[in-house]
Amino acid sequence: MRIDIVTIFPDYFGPIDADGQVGASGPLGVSLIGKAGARGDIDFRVHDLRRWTTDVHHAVDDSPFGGGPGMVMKPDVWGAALDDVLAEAAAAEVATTETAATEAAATEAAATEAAPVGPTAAKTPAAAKPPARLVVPAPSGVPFTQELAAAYAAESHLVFACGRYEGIDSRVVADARTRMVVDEVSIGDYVLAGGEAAVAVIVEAVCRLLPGVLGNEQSAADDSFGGAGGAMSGLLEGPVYTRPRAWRGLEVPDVLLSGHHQAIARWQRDEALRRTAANRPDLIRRLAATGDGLDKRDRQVIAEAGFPVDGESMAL
Ligand code: JAH
Repeated sequence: MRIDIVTIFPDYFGPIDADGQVGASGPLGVSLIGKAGARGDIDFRVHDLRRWTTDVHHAVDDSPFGGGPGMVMKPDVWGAALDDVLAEAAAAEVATTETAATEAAATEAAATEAAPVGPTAAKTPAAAKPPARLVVPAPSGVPFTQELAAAYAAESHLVFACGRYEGIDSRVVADARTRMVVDEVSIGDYVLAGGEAAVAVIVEAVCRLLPGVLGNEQSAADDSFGGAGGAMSGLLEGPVYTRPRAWRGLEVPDVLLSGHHQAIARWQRDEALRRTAANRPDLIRRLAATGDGLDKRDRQVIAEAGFPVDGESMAL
């Protein structure tokens, strides 16, 4: 997967070299995502938006039409930046595809007779690549969810546009939508100083779903929101414990030490339901409203958690 990030603060993402590649620190350089980047499984490119300014002051913002506080990011700078980043990524893709085709042709030729050399070796034209998906973090965007993270993990190329100030001139997204899928996304109901922190969040949620990135492939499916739509789908994770069995007078629940796998699974689901009812009543209502997969015991646990349940439907 290729991930391009355009920002006026490239340093936010770690040390960036002349090609926009990230170093071994910062949110893209450490942990499992950092290793995936170092292996080349994810190609991170971070671009300084000011590279596309044309005036002496390298201005990326201007005052808003209609008045009001703050500044708005200029459409001409963003338009040029997105055009060039998409073109650079497409050129890099053609180069790698042709290298792969040349190597494949050489391998095949070597298997039969003498390997041809030069341009004749690359016969296969570069396959038409699906266009990149553009992601623009904004407080006014659609909610970023585990479902959207999974959709992004299935893409081959994501481009993130980090706004600052009061945001980006709306025509940038309108124009980009004429040639690619564009998502304005919100990671929660609060206002940041810019899109960079949201991009770090989204990139982490997406990259941990990529094959080979997490290590333990089970963990991604089992955690809160149950990405794979498994037994815990739509519920928050319950509590977890490790050694020692007793710590500061607090015991690990006996059932977890019982070896009764069915009883353990039921207890864990009960705890997940209780925690979800306490912290996220909206998720309980969604489960109840969507016909659900809630069994009789689930309904009992939810009722005990203070939700009025009347057999078929649940009161709001
Ligand atoms: C703030 C550009 N949903 C969180 C979020 C995402 C982006 C921004 N704020 C909050 C933001 C200023 C400029 C983007």
